[in-house]
Amino acid sequence: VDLSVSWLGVNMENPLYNASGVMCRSREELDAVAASAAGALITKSCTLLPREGNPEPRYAKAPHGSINSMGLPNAGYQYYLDYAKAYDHQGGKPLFVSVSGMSLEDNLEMLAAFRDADLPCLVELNLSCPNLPGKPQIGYDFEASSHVLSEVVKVYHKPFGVKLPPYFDPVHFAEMASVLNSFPSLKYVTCINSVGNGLVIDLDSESVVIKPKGGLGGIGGDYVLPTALANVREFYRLLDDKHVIGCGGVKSGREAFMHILAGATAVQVGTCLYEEGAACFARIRDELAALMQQKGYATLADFRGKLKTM
Ligand code: RRO
Repeated sequence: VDLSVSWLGVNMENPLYNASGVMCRSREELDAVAASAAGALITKSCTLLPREGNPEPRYAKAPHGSINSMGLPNAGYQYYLDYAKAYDHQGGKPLFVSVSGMSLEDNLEMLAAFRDADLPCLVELNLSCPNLPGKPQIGYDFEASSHVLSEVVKVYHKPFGVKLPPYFDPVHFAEMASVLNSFPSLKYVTCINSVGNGLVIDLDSESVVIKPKGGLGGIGGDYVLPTALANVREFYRLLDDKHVIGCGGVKSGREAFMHILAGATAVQVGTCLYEEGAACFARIRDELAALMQQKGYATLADFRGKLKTM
């Protein structure tokens, strides 16, 4: 079977890559994803200046996934810009860059720098970090999202994408889709970021499991799969001529298949990558290939978006 996918000029050998935030803060981590069986790689969301992030512990494994309140620790955009400038775009797998400024002005300054560098990598603008104390997720404010995007497209003219928070109401899917559809150069959305501000409790110690925000953090893993699939499906249906990248609850070929069936062009792996390491990509890739073979599908396009309804 053929697992390859080509979209927006990006050619991937298989549809799998890391969710931004996991195994992508340092050159060494990015190189490890690049050396794995992943079909692409994306950098940690960056800010104008380097950030330490929230106090530790700030990530914990949970019974059915993970919780994190990292607080945007990153080496500063210049570090990832330098990585992208030195990257072998010809010989290597596709490189994506995630941008998550602390303000609109910061986002515009970083995007102008990536624009001027004129590199063959796609930006994923993060509108959905749930872990900055006192800062709401932009994606939950439709007017603010519209304003940010209208300013972004004034300085950044290349195709780009956004990382969205999960939505839970059909009215919200429709409202956000209508905002996104008014920006033609917005060519893809990644659904979903972690389900924000959940609380994992350890019964034995009667305690929270992470330090920031009284224990609240973004939830990933099995907990979020149905929410992720709903978001992929609804944005796939509602967006005009845009790709949807699936993220949430992928730990085997089965969930990767489900995301693609719901409409995903490619699929990111977060919690499972954090827990298993970069070897997960070869395993999930091989499981997806075996599942397609068993079902009689030769390419991803044979079943992408073809979810049956009743
Ligand atoms: O760094 C984080 O705390 C973080 C970010 Br920016 C994000 O977008 N999603 C997440 O779960 N954690």
